[in-house]
Order: sequence, then structure tokens, then C-alpha cells
Amino acid sequence: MTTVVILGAGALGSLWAARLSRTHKVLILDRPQASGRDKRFSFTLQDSKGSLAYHLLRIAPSALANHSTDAGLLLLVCCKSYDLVKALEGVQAWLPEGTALVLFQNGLKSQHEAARRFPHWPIYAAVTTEGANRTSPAQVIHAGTGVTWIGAFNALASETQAQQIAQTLSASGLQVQAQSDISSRLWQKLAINAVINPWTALLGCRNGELRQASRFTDSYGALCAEIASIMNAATASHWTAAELQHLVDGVIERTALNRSSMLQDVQAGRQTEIEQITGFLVEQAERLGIDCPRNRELLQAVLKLSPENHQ
Ligand code: KPL
Repeated sequence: MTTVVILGAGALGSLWAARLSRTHKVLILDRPQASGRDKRFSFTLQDSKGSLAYHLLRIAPSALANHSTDAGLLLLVCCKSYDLVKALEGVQAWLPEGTALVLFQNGLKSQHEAARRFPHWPIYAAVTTEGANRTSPAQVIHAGTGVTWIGAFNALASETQAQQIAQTLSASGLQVQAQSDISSRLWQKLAINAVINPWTALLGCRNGELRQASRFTDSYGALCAEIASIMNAATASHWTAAELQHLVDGVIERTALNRSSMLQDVQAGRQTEIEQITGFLVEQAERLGIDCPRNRELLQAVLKLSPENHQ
């Protein structure tokens, strides 16, 4: 049976680890510089059915070879998007050839960088609407159930293996589907995040409160128009601004009480993913010769909230 390895055991990584440990061997990867000794990774997962404690094995990347089986390893990469390339560099010396990687990052920039830097691994991208957050280092809340789509992202990845991975991940009890065109899902998620995340971070409000914020509502339509034209030019799709706005309206409605991941990052004094989300859109717009003043403004405004710009 495939051994599932988690790189980046934050809220989402811990959710997958906990749910898959019921049926699979699950390993949590420690930092590359960690000692070779195996450790425990303990946390409590709380969901609508109650709370359960998990005690999983945490190993140094250098110990991966000791845990490899004939069925191979599946690496779920759940770190923040800006840490992705560095995190993969830290494990590449020990990750067996042919190991499938599943990338769970927000935005689209880091996945493209990973695909360029690591062409020797089959790379899959995941888009998930599962909601998980961490209230303390050892307490994870599964706040909302959703769907996870998995699709091939580089030349070594295949639809057949995407289906096998989706089947493996379904053992978690979470809803997982293979997706033949993962790029369009990634772009839709990117577009949603490019509207909700910067604005909630700037206004310091929950997703649903955007609807009452005139600074947001005054520019909402124009922002959707910019994003739709970038997305259409980059992916040969045909979104109208109104269709995109309708999609985002639905997410705002369903996640009204959420604090977006970007707002949480700003409030916790952490780096945000603005460069991987809006920054990626602005780069694409430049490449395609599309004017995007609203996205540029949002990028600059959120960059100013970053911890390194505070002093
Ligand atoms: O993905 C999200 C995020 O916060 O990053 C949304 C969809 C905006 C939900 O909060």
C-alpha cells in the first residue's frame, strides 16, 4: 500500500495526515536539517463529530529511504506557496525517483516554478475547498467539508495516475475527484482568491463583510473585468466580468464568516501569498500586454502590509 508523506503539516496537511492515517501509513516530513531520529507529531483534529488525537511519525527527509515500500511514496505538499520551491529543494536528495508530488498551493506561480525546477518528478496540482484552520500548534479544526480536485500538471504526470491518486486520497473519507483539465480549476480558484483575499486583508474584514464595504463594491466589477480578460487571454477561455463576479459572489456567500487566509496571515504578522496570487496575474498581464491598474494597486497595497515593510 502506498505510503503517504506530508510536506508542510499546517492545518490542511494535518487534516490529510489524520484522515489518511486510518487506512495508510502516513509520515510527516521534518525540516531537512532536523536530526535523523524519528519523532512523534501529535495533534487533535476537531470536526463536526468531535475531537480525536493523532500521534503520527515525523521523520527527517534523510530517513525516507528506510520507509520506502514497493508500492512507493505519495508526497502531499501542503506548505505555503512562497515556501514551495525551497521545501522541495530540501527533500529532493532523498525522494525516490518517480515519486508523485501533489501540490496544494494557492495561486499559480509556485506550481509553475516547481514544474520548471523539478521536471524529473510526476507533478499533480490540487484545488481544494476543504476548510481547515489551526487554533494552536496542536489543535486543528476541520471547519467545512468541500471537494478536492487532482490533475496532472507536468509532462511526467498522467490522467491514469491522477485517478489512482484521487482513489488513494478518497480513503480519507473526504471527497476527491480526478480532473482532466486542472488548469481551469486552478485559474478559477486564483481569480476568486485575487478578488477576496487582498480586499479582506486590506479592509480587515470577514469575507461576507465585503458586501457592505463601499471601497470594495465600487471597484468589484472593474476588478472582475481585469481578471477575466487576463484569464481569457492566458487560457483561451471566455469569461465575462459578470460571470466571474457571479462565481465570486457565490464564494463570498458560502464563506461569509471566514477570515480569508490572507487576512489571517496579515493579522498574524506573517508573509502573505499576494505575489503568488495577484503578482502572478500582473506578470501574466504584462506578458500578454493587458492593462491591469486595479490588480497593480492591490499588489502594492498588500505588499505594504508585509512584516518586512512594517518597521
Ligand atoms: O480560499 C480562500 C482563502 O481564504 O484563501 C477563500 C475561498 C477566499 C475562502 O476564505
